Amino acid sequence: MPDEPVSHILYGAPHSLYTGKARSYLRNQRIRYVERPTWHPDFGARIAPQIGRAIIPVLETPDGEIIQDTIDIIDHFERQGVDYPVYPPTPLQRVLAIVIEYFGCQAMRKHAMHYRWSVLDEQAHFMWHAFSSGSGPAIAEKVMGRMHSYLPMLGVTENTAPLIEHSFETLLDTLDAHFAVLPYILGGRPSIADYGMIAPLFAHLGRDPVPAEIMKKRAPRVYRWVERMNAPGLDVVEYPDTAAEFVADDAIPQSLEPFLVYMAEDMCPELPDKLAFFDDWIATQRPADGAPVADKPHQRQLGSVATHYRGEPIEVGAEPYLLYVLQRAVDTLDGLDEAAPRRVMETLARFGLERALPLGRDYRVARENNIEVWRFG
Ligand SMILES: N[C@@H](CCC(=O)N[C@@H](CS)C(=O)NCC(=O)O)C(=O)O
Repeated sequence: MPDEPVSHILYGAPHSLYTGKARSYLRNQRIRYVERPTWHPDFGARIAPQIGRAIIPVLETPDGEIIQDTIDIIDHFERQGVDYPVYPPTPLQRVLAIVIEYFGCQAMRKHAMHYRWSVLDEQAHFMWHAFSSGSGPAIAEKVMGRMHSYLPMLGVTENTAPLIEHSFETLLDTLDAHFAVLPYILGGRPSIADYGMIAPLFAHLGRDPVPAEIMKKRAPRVYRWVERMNAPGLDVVEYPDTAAEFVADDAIPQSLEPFLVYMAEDMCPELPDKLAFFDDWIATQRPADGAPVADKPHQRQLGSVATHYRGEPIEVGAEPYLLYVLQRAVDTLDGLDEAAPRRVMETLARFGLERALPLGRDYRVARENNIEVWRFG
C-alpha cells in the first residue's frame, strides 16, 4: 500500500522495546502514521546520517522534522495538543509517573533482555523471524549478537536470572491486582507511566513466546492492558464507569501501592549507586558545557558501577540517558512553591522511592541534534 503523504513516518521494528513505546502513543492518540523498517532505503540514505547513530525509533513528521528518542517524540505531540495528554497536571502524580516511566523503559530492560536472550533455545525461531524481517536477513545475526552481548552490563547473569524471574512474577501479580480496579496506571487514561511500562511489556515480555505465555497464564489483566495500550484511543470496555481522567486530588491509587513498593526494591540500590557514579564522573572528568556525554554517539555507558540486585552483587553500565529521563521529575519539583515538594517527597518515601530522584545536582543531560550532551547550572 503506498504511504499517504500526510502521515508521520515511524522508523522502527515490531520487536523493538522503544519503538513499542512510541507506537503505542501514536495509536492511543489516534495520530496518523506509517511504520517503516530500518532496511527501508530512506533510513540509510536520509535518516541515519542525520541521527548520527543506528538507533530506533525515529519519527519523521509530515513537514520533514526528524526526531529520535521516545521522550522527544511524545513531547513533540504533547506540545501540539493531543486527545489524552500524558503528563499529569498535579505534582505527585507527575513525579511518580516519570519515576514509573524510568522503571519501565530503563530498569526493566533486565527482565526484557533476560527473557529474550537467556531462554533463546525455546524461542529461536520466533527471534530469528523478528530480527530477519526487522533488520534484514543479511545483518540479523550480527544485530542479534550485539543485543545478546548487552546482558551482563544490564546485570543479567546466571546468579541474577532466578531473581529476575521472581521479580517478573511479582510485577505481574501486583499489576494484575491493580488492573482489576483501573484500566491504566494512574486512572482512566494512560500517563507517561503507562508508556514507560509498555516498552518492555509489549515488545519483549508481552510478545516473545516464553514471557508472553507466563503473562497470559498468570496475569490476564496485564495482558489485556498490553492490548489496550496498542489500541486506537482508549480500549476500556471492562471499565464502563471509569472516566478518562487521572484519579482525583493528586492521589495515588491504593491498588497501585504494592507495585510501588516492589518497584523501589527492584531498582534500589542500583539507581542511587548509578547517580553517585555520575557525581564522581563529573567531578573528575569536568566535561565542558554542551559536550556530548560520550566520545562516540553510539556509546551508551560511561563506565561500570558495582552494586546489588536483590542482594546479589552486579556490575552494571552507567548510562547518562537515565538523567534525561529522571530530571523531568526534579524539574517538576523545582517548579513548585513552599511545602509542595516536601509533600511529594514524603509520599515517595512511604514506598522507598525518595532515592530515585537526582535531586540537587548542578549538571544535567540535554539533547541536541538527537545526541545527549552535558549541561551545567
Ligand atoms: N533513548 C532512546 C533509546 C532507543 C534505543 O535504545 N533503541 C534501541 C532499540 S529498542 C536501539 O536502537 N538499539 C540499537 C543498539 O543498541 O544497537 C529512546 O527512548 O528512543
